[in-house]
Amino acid sequence: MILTGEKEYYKGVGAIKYEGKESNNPLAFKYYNPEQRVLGKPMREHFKFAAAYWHSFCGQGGDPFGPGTQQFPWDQSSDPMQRAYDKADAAFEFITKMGFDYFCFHDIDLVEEAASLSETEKRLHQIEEYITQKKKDSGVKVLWGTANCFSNPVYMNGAATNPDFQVVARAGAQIKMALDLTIALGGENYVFWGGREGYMSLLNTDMGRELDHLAQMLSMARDYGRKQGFKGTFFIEPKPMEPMKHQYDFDAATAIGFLKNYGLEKDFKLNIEVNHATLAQHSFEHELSVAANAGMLGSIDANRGDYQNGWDTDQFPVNLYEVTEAMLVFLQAGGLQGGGINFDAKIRRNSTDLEDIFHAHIGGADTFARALLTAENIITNSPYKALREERYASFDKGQGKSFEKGILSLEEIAEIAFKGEPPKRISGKQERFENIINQFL
Ligand code: XUL
Ligand code: CO
Repeated sequence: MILTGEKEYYKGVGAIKYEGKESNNPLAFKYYNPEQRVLGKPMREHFKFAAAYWHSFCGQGGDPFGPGTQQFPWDQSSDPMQRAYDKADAAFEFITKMGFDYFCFHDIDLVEEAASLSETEKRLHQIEEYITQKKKDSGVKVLWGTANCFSNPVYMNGAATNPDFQVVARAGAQIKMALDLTIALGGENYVFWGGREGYMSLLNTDMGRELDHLAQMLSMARDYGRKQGFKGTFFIEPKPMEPMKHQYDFDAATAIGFLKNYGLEKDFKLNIEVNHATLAQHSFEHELSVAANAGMLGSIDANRGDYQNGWDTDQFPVNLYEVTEAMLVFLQAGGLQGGGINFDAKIRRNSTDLEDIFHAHIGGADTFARALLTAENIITNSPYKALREERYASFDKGQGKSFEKGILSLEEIAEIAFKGEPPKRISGKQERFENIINQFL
């Protein structure tokens, strides 16, 4: 048996509990009450909240203009394995204190990459053993794992879509190791986010060939995972740009088209990220709807962008009105298929206290919880559903129903139009719909 660390990193912060909205305790949930049922299911199960290893335990607040500002006590050892163990101790302490059931990770979040692939593999095995023990002791689970095939400069021209086969093979090795690790840690899902899978210029890019290569890599990973007994879902996480000018998994619609084009739609679903949706000029609820309509709403990376900035700021969610719109889609879609809500979000560069990530996650969980409760209330107690259905009532009977069934030809509907009364002017009632959200918040 491995002895895991005894040290407490987040001193002065105990277990975060639900205290209700009257509580003035900044380190308590006001709305997220894990066991409270919403439409028959506890919040804990609706959300499956996860902490993102990279933002909370690795990223130290660096940006393109300056280095990190946050100093982590688990980063002090000169030995990379010891740093990894200490970081795991901090991560599990945090996740357990939050009362979350899950975390998500990239391979090299858990332990730093070594100079060679085989040395990295050794390190991954060691940290796998350590984290297996910590999982056993705490009951914390892995929502999904992934391979970071974007930070290492070897991927500057892409990973699976690199024009050089040697780099593609290296990406394959890394994905294989990350899959092995995810499976060994009981990961429920596996994610592909293609940060460098795209182009900076079409002039030097054979897009068709690169897309074929990407699909080839995904098929190989799927086949390997299934052969190893992985029963979970593979997710694609769409993002339109950053770091590339254009990324191939641009948005939900593009990713669904790609998956169907290459016959991958049975094993893959989508992981929708809020700030990626807005970067693609969509709303979060738009992306959720597109995925849900295709039966592919798998998981969510929760965060928010900034209205003044055009990049991926990965802030924690706070906007109740917007998250309520998303939760309406979420509940009506019947929730997520296999995934959960991963806080792919980071505290600001000048948030330098260790307790700040507690405030951030409490705020995020409370925002989702309050929005979920509001959406439930709207669905059960407001005219919202009936008003929406009413707009389409002409398809519930007669000729409209025949149209939906596909038993009318174009000539026939043209005849209906020629013979019938001219269409009435029917209000879309947008403002009334908008007011319902405000009323129930
Ligand atoms: C980047 C992003 C990633 C993925 C996992 O914008 O969201 O962290 O979630 O690689
Ligand atoms: Co993400």
